[in-house]
Amino acid sequence: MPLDEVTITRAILEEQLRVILEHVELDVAVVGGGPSGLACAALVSEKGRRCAVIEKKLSVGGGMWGGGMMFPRIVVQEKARRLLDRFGIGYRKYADGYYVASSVESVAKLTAAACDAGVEFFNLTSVEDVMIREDGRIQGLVINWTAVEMARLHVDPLTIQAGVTVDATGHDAAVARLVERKAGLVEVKGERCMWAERAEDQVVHHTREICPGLVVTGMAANAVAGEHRMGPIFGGMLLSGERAAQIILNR
Ligand code: 48H
Repeated sequence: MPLDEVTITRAILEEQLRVILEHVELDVAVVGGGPSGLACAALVSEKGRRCAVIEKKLSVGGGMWGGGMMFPRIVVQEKARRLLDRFGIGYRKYADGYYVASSVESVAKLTAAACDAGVEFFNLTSVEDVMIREDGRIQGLVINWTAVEMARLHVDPLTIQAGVTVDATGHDAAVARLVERKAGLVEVKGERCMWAERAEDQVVHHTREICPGLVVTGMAANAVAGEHRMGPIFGGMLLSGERAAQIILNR
């Protein structure tokens, strides 16, 4: 059968419009497709929650791609090794309690797990605002094409309703900062200097619902709490994503 461009164009437009319409109301909106967001999305979606990842860049994976200073390897500690196994990520033991994995494989396997669990991805889409009602609950997100933001065009956004929003935007803590600036409901203390051991321990502790309807995970959790950074060790990101999923599933 001959291929025709009109059919190819119609296929893309109709299919993506169908997907968007199916996801304007979500159980869980994960903002940011780094390791913590991908892990959280995979685990909540696997339990039947309608979940989408909204990622401002072209590709998901966040800071994981770059490994340590662009050497595409990540370190994971003993405590989080079971999550490497859980997501089928290969690794080698480097020393007692230290495992090394490929950052490319890690992003690929986390993304595949999320896809298999039914997560939908909206890439090249930035969260630029939130919706908050009288009860102080975050009801959803205001989104726009990243290209609109980059070109500084005056184009009004659209919205997504969500039962729970997850701020997985990494160092930026972008959603928490919006809620701080626009509603004063949370305080973002800002991240502190590098201290791997403490930061890795604390990132799970700081993963929580910071105001009704908004859970923070990953580096954003440490940024909100005024906690340290950890460098290219990623066990805490996976454990934090898992913790965020548990918090959501227990609500
Ligand atoms: C849509 C957005 C928006 C927005 C940002 O940075 P990430 O990889 O986040 P985590 O927390 O899962 O992982 C952190 C880790 O990668 C890291 O940086 C570590 C361990 N650093 C330690 C250290 O010492 O430096 O991913 C966040 C994602 C990115 O892909 C952003 O593009 C995206 O969120 N994002 N998406 N709307 N407003 N803001």
